[in-house]
Amino acid sequence: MEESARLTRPREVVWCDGSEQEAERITKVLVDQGRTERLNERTYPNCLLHRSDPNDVARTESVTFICTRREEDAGPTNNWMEPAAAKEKLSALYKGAMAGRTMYVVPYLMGPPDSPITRVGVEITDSAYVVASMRIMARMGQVALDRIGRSNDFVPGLHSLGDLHPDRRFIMHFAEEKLIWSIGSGYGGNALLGKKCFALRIASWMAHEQGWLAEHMLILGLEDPSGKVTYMAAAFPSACGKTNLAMMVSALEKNGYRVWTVGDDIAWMQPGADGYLHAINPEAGFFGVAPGTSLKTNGNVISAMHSNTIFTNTAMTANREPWWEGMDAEPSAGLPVGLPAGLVDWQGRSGAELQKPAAQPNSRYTVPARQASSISPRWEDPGGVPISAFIFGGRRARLAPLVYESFSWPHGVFVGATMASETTAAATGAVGVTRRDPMAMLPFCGYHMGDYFEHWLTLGRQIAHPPKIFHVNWFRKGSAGKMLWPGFGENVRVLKWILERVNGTGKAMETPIGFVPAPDALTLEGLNIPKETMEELLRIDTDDWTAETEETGKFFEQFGNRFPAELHEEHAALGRRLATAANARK
Ligand code: GTP
Ligand code: SPV
Ligand code: MN
Repeated sequence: MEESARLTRPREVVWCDGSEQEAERITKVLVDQGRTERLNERTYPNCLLHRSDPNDVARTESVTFICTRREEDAGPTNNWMEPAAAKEKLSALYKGAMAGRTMYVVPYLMGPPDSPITRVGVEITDSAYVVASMRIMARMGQVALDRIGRSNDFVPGLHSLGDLHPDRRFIMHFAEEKLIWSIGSGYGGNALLGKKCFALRIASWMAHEQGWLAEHMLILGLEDPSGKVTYMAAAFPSACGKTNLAMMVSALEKNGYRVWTVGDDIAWMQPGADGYLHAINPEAGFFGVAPGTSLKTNGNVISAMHSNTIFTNTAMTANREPWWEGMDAEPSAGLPVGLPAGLVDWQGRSGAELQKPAAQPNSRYTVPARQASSISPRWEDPGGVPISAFIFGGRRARLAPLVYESFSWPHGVFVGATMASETTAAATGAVGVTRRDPMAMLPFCGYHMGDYFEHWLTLGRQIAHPPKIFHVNWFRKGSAGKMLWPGFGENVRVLKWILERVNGTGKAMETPIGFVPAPDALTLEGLNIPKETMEELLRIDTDDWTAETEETGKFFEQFGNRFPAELHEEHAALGRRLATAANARK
């Protein structure tokens, strides 16, 4: 703290204790700064609307670096900078950066207070918005100081808004030192250092060293009619449906199937004495995508966000309530029914000045997890929850069927390693471009991805009950360009089949890429989907898959000799199965 203060020269230093009085003080500071307003005190008590700088609205992967001593340890998928050069560059930017500002010292826990899987971080920041957000997203203040005690076992992070100029924005990870330096952005994963920087990039490095997993995964429990809850973890890239799946209102609730939320974005998993991987949610809140969130798509989060919630870059109604595109629309319609009268857009413009979309596409809500009615009774279980299934998925307008199951752990790792998805507004850059995103970790793996795949393979061999591995795609489109699957609460039908496969009862057909549900194996009662649409949703096109397999081969080349031979074998085996299927068809 002293070292940081000498460098950044703040007007004052405030140690955060996590108390209610402190929260009230921070809110006053935010409101005085002029970018934050209190929302309707009657319908949204203790809720804030924050407007970020218009050029600072999403994670910026191009200025995110892994600073290892040797470049090859960061691997071909990360930006790399030599640690001393990175420190020199950022020291110059940090110099006097907090002049006239308050420096907050924020101790925080990632994980439940009494879990052995939990780790501690301390973020130093000059942003009151970051403090208010960390208070929701992590267990912050005295509880973390108590755990640190006199030890130095915590991950330090230094964050400054700097001048918010994109040319002077950097997010640096000194993986070997387990240190984070971030400057020039106040938004999301760039600034809330406990989230992507610590809980994924630094933690994935620690997990590789120590034999566990830190993954970009939601954690849910699926309750069956007998009352038994089976836990699953799912990795989808940013803005591809983790929060919605983790919090879904099940379409099969009257049949006895219900979804319990453990986490919506990150899972830390360690092998347990029972031979299962045990997962905790290191976070304490949800930082969720606002557009598209409605009573129909995610009723649980809509009810949860009516108090103690920060909305960032959403629009606001004349009644001082938050608003965004899709809030009152039908889930599949996408476009708003119409704009409410007197709406103020995400930059505070109204009337003739108002711009569309009125809510920034990556606008978000920050809500305490405990406020969700779907929160699992075991979400703070110090031992974590045992995971029976991993689910990979992404946005694929073509190719990937609604669901399939891998043949084995190594094949499942191959399925994760070959994941691809169309890009979204969660990161700056083009939207809708298909990119490879292994395990949804492309922007978040803190080390060489070849080593990461090897780590997955090794871990699977070490545990008696590795999760079964599945792949889903809620986003397949028909020839008319319309999505074929209704998604959201209906996705429980797919979870039910996954549960049945885990229990050994689900019926399946073998295809070259894995097992897909047999006709009639999915419970579709109450859904009006034509038979041909279901066939299209589950169809495996051998030609498309052969082309895809060539693409994945090229993608793998960059990992060189750190790429596991076992995955090369999986790749070749898939090629052979596809060739056999193509010949049989001829
Ligand atoms: P991050 O917080 O960025 O990691 O995103 P996430 O993976 O949690 O994604 P989220 O659940 O917030 O969903 C992002 C967007 O996808 C929202 O606009 C949702 O409405 C939409 N979405 C989520 N699930 C489905 C689905 O099953 N079908 C369709 N069509 N859209 C979905
Ligand atoms: C993501 O982009 O995957 C997020 C949002 O969860 S952020 O915290 O900004 O990384
Ligand atoms: Mn995420």
